[in-house]
Amino acid sequence: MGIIGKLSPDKLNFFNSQGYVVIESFASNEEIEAMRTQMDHLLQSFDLSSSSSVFSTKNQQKVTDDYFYESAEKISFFFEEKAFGDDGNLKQPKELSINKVGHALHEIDPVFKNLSCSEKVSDLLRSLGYKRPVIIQSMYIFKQPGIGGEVVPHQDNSFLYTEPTTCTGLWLALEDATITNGCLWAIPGSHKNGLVRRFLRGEEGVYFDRPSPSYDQKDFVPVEVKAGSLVVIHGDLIHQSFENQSSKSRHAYSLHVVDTDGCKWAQENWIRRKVQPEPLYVSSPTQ
Ligand SMILES: O=C(O)CCC(=O)C(=O)O
Repeated sequence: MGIIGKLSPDKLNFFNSQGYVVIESFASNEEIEAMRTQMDHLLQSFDLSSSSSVFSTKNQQKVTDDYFYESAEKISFFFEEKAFGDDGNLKQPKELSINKVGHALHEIDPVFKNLSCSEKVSDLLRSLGYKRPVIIQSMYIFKQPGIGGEVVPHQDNSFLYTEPTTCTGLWLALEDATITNGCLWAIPGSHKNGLVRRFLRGEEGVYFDRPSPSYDQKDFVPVEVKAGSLVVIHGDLIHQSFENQSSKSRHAYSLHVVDTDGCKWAQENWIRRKVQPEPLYVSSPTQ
């Protein structure tokens, strides 16, 4: 198991210089199948009348509501912006209308917890230097065929800020992710330029503390991966994904991890936990 999760010196060098690295075959076919089947069950039992919350990275300030805030400690369902017709009804079945499910699958659902709290995830985090890592959010992202929305260029540290910054994204492909169905794109090395802006939660809701810089699309490279591959993403890496205009979905399960040793969770983050999350492990001083 340790061999799967622990980053080799080559992989670590790649991560440090590029800001991301791909670990192929991180999850087995059985693990992928288990998570996909479990998500089918969760979708079947999702009551359409319980939410019509939309997730959009283009209109994030507008769509953030109490349902979103409370999702930090729940399994909550967010629709695609383009899921609804002019009459307000879904244009396709609910299973094909959801943008993502979040943000505490890793804590609440036994199947997702199994992978999230596995030895290989802990081994990986140890090799990245984490001392007392906490998974602060999880998301099942669908990138639905035809309507899967774009994710605009961003850095994960903007949303999950600690002082000093410690966020890493672990993005697991549950289906092959290609240029056609909306794979990740990243600006290699952009993590070295520091954090550009923060996403803050204030009295009036959420907002960015400054506008986004404009990025040259020529600087992005596609990160096409096979199902089962894990993309490890530095918290300062500029990354994005485009709309999925193809007929194939692009499911992924993503975890965001922060350290709780020697750093402080920012009170202005959108996540304000009522119950503090448990660390995955605590390193002994000799580790
Ligand atoms: O799945 C995607 O398309 C984007 C995910 C992402 O950017 C993130 O989790 O930070």
